[in-house]
Amino acid sequence: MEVSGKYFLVVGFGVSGQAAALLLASKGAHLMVIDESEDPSMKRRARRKKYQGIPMQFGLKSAPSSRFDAAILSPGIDPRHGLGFSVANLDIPVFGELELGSWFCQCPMVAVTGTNGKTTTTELIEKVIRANRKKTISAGNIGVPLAEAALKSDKLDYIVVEVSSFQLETIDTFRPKVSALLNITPDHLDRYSSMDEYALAKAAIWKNQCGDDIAVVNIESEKYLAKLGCMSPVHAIRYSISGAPADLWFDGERIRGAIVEHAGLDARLNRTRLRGPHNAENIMATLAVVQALGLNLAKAWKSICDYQPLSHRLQTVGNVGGVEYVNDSKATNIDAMEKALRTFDRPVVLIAGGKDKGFDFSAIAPLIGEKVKSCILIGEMREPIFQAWQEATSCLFADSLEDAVRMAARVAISGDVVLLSPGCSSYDMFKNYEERGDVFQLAVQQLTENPKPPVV
Ligand code: UMA
Repeated sequence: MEVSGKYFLVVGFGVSGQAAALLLASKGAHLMVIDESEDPSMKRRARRKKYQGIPMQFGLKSAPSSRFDAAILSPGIDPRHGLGFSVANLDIPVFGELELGSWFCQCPMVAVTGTNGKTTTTELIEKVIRANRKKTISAGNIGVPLAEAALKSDKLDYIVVEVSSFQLETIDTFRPKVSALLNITPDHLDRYSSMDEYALAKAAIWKNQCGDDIAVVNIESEKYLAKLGCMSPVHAIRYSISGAPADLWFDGERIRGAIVEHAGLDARLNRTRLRGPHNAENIMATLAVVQALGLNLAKAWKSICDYQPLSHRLQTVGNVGGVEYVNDSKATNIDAMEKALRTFDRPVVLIAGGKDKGFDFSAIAPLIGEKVKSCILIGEMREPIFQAWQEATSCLFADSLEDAVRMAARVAISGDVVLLSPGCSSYDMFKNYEERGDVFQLAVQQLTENPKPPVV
């Protein structure tokens, strides 16, 4: 869409809205920014020089009455409710910030979606492209909005975009050269009315792929979407964690399949710093993208082996009195929690709970019974989780994460793992999952001074 001279309504003034506003202004569009919040720090941000001359209205519960040519929606704003609903009901096209960014992207995009593993896979893909001496950056849900990254795209060979279901809801022409659709397991059920609705939002990554574009796909996700009548429109490279016939599969120890065998790679998971079968999935998706882009596999594998896992994902943050403390704060849904639990073959003291996302925790109770000797529950979801797990293991309540760590330290004995893998988002008690992970790490550091502290 030609934006110069057009009048845009930018909805939301978080990082996406800020990037969208600056991009539109730089391309000669007229615009107004609105946001439901009246947060003083946001208002201070709005006064920065770079936003001068851009009209903004805060504290709005519905769309303004002025006439606009189109609206640009931030991903966190649900078009089914509140301000988002009011904007969706204006008689104008509504695009997401991702869609806007894609209009100005001058290099091919590799897009990664899925419930868990998106960020790790996006980073791995960025690394393997760089290892092949091509210029790239990662953008999207990983943190840098595509509307910002697109401005640098004329100097790049590829942009690797992490894409959420929220962002995919509002695309129109967004077309990645290579898409990677990872696992689809329950998440964001506070926004979607069913798992099928959520899965179909993810499948929109294929919407505009055509010609010689390529779809990298987890075979389980492909089967699920096929049942919903949805198939990739382009050549697919398939990978499988369960050993099902696919271009790449994992035998429990190494990644197999024609792609790695032709290159003579000994792709054993334990040669990397990534642990757990779910990371084998992330690596398979990455190797499939390497194949799709025609890059050198041996160089890619070396960079995968050198890759240092991100913080807050099964990250060991301390060893106190023979107990390993593991920060998996990024586990914001049940599937991620399950993957974390399956990584350990030692007794686990689990710290779980947080903000409600519409999950039913009873389905995971058998695994909790098998792996968890005791769990400490925190946050808004502690009571519903207790109801679901009370027969499976012993459950204790903590009022803060610091208390939860102290309680876990009293319960754990040498050889156990204390695992923070909340299975919920963090917004009831923290700014984000990073802050939750940092608080956990700090509390663990304090244990080194006093390994069996009293709980206050
Ligand atoms: N707002 C409203 N009304 C609402 C909701 C929000 O006015 O109903 C306003 C808020 O007051 C705030 C702004 O909208 O000022 C926030 O917009 P946003 O929620 O879209 O957040 P951004 O700061 O723009 O960040 C978004 C993504 N956030 C979400 O999708 C919730 C970031 O992903 C992403 O990194 C960033 O764009 C850049 O692309 C975060 C995330 O949690 C990490 N993603 C979810 C996930 O990974 O599970 C999908």
